[in-house]
Amino acid sequence: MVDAADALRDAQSRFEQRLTRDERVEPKDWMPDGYRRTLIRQISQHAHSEVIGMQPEGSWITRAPSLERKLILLAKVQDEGGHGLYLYGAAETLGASRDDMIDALHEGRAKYSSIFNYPALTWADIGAIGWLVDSAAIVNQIPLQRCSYGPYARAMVRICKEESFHQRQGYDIMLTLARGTAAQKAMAQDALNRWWWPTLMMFGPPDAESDHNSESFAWKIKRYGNDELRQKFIDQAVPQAEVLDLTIPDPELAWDEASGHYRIGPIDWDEFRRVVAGDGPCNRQRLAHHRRVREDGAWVREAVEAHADKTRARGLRARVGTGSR
Ligand code: FAQ
Repeated sequence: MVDAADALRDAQSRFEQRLTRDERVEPKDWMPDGYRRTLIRQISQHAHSEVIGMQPEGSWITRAPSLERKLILLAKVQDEGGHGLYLYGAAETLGASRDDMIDALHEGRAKYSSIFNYPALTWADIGAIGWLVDSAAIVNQIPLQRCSYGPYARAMVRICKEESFHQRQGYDIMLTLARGTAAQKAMAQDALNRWWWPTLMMFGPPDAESDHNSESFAWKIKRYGNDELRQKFIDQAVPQAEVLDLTIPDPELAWDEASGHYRIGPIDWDEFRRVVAGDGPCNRQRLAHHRRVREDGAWVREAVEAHADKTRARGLRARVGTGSR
């Protein structure tokens, strides 16, 4: 007879073999509690980021400079909401409930990306967000397509495709402004100045200070460290800024022949820690807005649930032959 300890050892060994063979872990497979917790933490934070990330851009929908720009921005902001939904769905496959995840966000137990605590002050910020923030999101998320957890990895495939359209729309806005009047070009430069450093912080703390790197590597959730991905982004963005004829706001930025990478000046990690701790320019506003919208939308969720209950009850009555008219 196989006792509980043997069964657990077998399950653990099957899980490890699956990771070694680079096979996906699926919702019904046994997984260690820590693996499940790490995924719920990361995926729910990712979902919150997508949804909170709708706010800075959403504030420009009514002020977009043309009908075409308005339509494109509307589509992008809707996509971000959709990404949040896929990701909440992926976290739910791990046993997390949507309400608990949202409560954790509202109570400060769950985070969302630091980047969305900065304001979008001008139309050029919409360009900078699309160009820089979406580029950073893509660089970070492409390896997540190979994350060991199936539902997260599959959600990433679709999300990355949509993010690449988002990146292009942002770069196109920057290109239009940078090739426009002197005032427009100055607006683009100002947006780059404000979004550059916060974008570099999106990748998370330096590897030496990352709490989760080692476990996440072992579990094949993360494939690369925060610093490596940050560097990849920098190496891509610098030539793109050159095409725009804009200046990266870093006097120490320099090409390093020996390493084949750009070197940058120091990142202000105190600012990162302040923003993550809740003291960025827009943290309070972002969370207050999210709470308000959730309360305003409560009647919609109640109506959807009531409708689902009615439909279920009707189906049940039909099956037992007491169908209502
Ligand atoms: N902001 O040990 P690590 C987007 C926290 S989506 C806030 O290195 P990990 C789309 C971290 O949670 C952008 N907190 O952590 C879009 C941990 O705290 P915890 C979001 C951060 O998880 C575009 C602590 O620091 N993308 O932009 C940040 O191994 C335009 C220690 O850090 C994702 O979420 C930060 N920047 O690595 C939408 C991608 N960085 O949880 C609208 C998925 C770190 O113990 C418009 N996530 N922290 O309390 C990941 O890849 C990882 O979670 C990292 C962090 C790389 C972000």
